[in-house]
Amino acid sequence: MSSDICVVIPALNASKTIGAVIGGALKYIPKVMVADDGSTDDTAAVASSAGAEVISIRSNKGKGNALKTLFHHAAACGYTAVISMDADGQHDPEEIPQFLAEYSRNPGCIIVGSRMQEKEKIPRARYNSMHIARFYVSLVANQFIEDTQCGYRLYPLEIVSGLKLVTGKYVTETELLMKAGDMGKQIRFIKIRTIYGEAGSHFRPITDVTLITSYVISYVHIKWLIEGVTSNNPNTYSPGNYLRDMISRYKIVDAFFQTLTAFSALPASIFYLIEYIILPPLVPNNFASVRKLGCGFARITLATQMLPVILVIAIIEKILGRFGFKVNMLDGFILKYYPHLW
Ligand SMILES: Nc1nc2c(ncn2[C@@H]2O[C@H](COP(=O)(O)OP(=O)(O)OP(=O)(O)O)[C@@H](O)[C@H]2O)c(=O)[nH]1
Ligand SMILES: [Mg+2]
Repeated sequence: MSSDICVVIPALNASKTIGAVIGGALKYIPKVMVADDGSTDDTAAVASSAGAEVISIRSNKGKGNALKTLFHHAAACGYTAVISMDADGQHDPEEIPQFLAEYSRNPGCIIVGSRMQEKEKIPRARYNSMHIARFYVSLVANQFIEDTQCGYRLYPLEIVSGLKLVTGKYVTETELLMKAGDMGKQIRFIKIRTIYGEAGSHFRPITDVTLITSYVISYVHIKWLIEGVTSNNPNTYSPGNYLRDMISRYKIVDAFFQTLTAFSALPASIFYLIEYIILPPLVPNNFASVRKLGCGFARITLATQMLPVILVIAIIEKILGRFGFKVNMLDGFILKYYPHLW
């Protein structure tokens, strides 16, 4: 049993499933902490009687805030790493030893569970959005992360406490990977089971995907703004005076910036392509993170130009579906334009 690692579980109305998750985790890790976020069922009581320490957040503030609270508490209690798991039974505690084994082989790395190899078990629209997300999140993180949206992870707390996390809800886990990778930290992944069971989801496909997407786009903007005019600078994030975090200080400014960057993503990606082509005599090895990939910037610009096309194809598929024509143009299109470049 590992005594410097604890399990952390953000939970909202998960009384039916959380007991088994905690029981399973306690087989491998002696300490489990749960952040109950204003659940209206007896999640807190079930978690407590299953053997977890429960932190009660009175009114609901979202998964990201619960995770940040848990990271903080675990660090204050002297733990050096945490394994985060969902409360709804989608993460099998029997896989904890795999995280521990990977961590002992690679101490100091974040380890992320990946469900991407069991495509057929993931709802199609979710899989496609995960595939596109990983293309951009991996670009920002300067390394390939197979599943950027999985909450089953092992985090060394030294990395987490070195980041300034400014987002909330479901965006925080994506922000964390982008910033850690963009700071030069290594992120590894292990294959885990893909479980989509009976337990319902709090994830709102349109709202939460939009929130994640607009934060990622706004982050990419700043990263490339910096990389475009600096040499040999693949790691643009540093906590403290980071430009993107300064914008996040004011909610209204941040919302405006995210909207602006989302709507200007297509021309901006062409602007960055031009910078990539013409600036090297003045700024050698600008866009160092992209140059290292060896795929050229045009590939990335093309991917960005294709984002609205995806929306159009999805709408066409939906309309055809209504008339009884089952077509699937989207999967192949996404595979083609958002490839594994690493
Ligand atoms: N503390 C807290 N936990 C939350 C909140 N929203 C979700 N969670 C927990 O976060 C985990 C993942 O939430 P889900 O809604 O299942 O999201 P998901 O697993 O990404 O999405 P699905 O694949 O559709 O299930 C679960 O353990 C939830 O109980 C919240 O507002 N506060
Ligand atoms: Mg879930």
